[in-house]
Amino acid sequence: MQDRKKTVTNSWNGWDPLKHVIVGRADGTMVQAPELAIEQDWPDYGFPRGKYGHYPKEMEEKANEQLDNFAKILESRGIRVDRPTPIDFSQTVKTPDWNQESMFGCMPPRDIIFILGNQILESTGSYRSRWFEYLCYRPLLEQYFEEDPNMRWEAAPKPRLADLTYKKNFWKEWRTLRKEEQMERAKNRDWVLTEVEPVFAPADIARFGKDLIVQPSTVTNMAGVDWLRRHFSEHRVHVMNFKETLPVHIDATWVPLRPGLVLYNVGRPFVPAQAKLFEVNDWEIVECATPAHEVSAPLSFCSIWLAMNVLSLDPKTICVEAQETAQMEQLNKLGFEVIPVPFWDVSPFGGGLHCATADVYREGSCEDYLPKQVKDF
Ligand code: ABU
Repeated sequence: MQDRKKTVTNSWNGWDPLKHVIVGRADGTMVQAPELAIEQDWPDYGFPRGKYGHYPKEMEEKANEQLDNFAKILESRGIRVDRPTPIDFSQTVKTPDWNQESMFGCMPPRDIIFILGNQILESTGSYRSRWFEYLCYRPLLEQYFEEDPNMRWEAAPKPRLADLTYKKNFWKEWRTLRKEEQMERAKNRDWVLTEVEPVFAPADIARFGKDLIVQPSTVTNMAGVDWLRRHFSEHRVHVMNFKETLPVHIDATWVPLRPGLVLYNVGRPFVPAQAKLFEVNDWEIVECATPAHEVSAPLSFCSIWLAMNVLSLDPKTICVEAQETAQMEQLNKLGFEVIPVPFWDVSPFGGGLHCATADVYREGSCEDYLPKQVKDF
């Protein structure tokens, strides 16, 4: 294991050799109380719209078993693994603007923590239930700050998430729309968030060294993209949209695998003009394999496309969910050593192998992998 006194914060992309990572925990996760950003509705599993509470204990235990096993696999490969500190997610939280009757959990660090180079950026996202989730990572960030004199500890402006951050009655209206109408709305990025303040989810950002690809989504607004562009002014921030009604996070949609190779989600086609940047730089854009599951796991707000929510350990080695045999086979053929990791039981807690991690240290530096730029993109 890496010497704890020698924490190095350095991570520029999704594929350089991984040396230190945070892996989330499922402890105490809640089906969160309804809020303007999101309403869960799982009548078949005891949580019809409006009802909230802890995920069933046996689900939590199974998820934690798989998370612990994943942590062990990474450690057996010489990677340092740190874990967040869960807090009581059943408590009501409030700010001067609102009350939220429950929090959520701390399984997916990728939703809260964005790491670029030596910078660790805390973000809030758009859910009131997740407004205080950063506290679960504070013990680690304090430790990294003490151990690594070069670590830059940053936080994006905390969004107020007052009522004006959301479109009134969005979800109620959305449910009445036909699929084509929903698609039309999505094309216009007409989702639940307004533009009164910057809001973004780190998991909507794909890192390619000098270039960052950001997906505006139901949890990332254009003001958020603008904030990222100004904050990471040494980088080139590009916006990509995909054909999807309710996008949440880019990491099961447009996934960098190694320099020159990106995996795309065949169920969420990209806009051809937006892929030009990759084409002119001779990147191969490969279509993902068919996922193993036809429907998401019970109480999961993620999609079956978690099949492509992989974690690269280096440009030749990649962790894939163990049931995703077609995805494993495809990556094998593309020249990767594939490490199967059982993780399906974690998916209800907020995602797959990529979501469940935040890579603190990957060997390597900031490179320009897309030197030929495309005008106005
Ligand atoms: N955070 C990844 C979730 C994306 C998806 O469900 O497709």
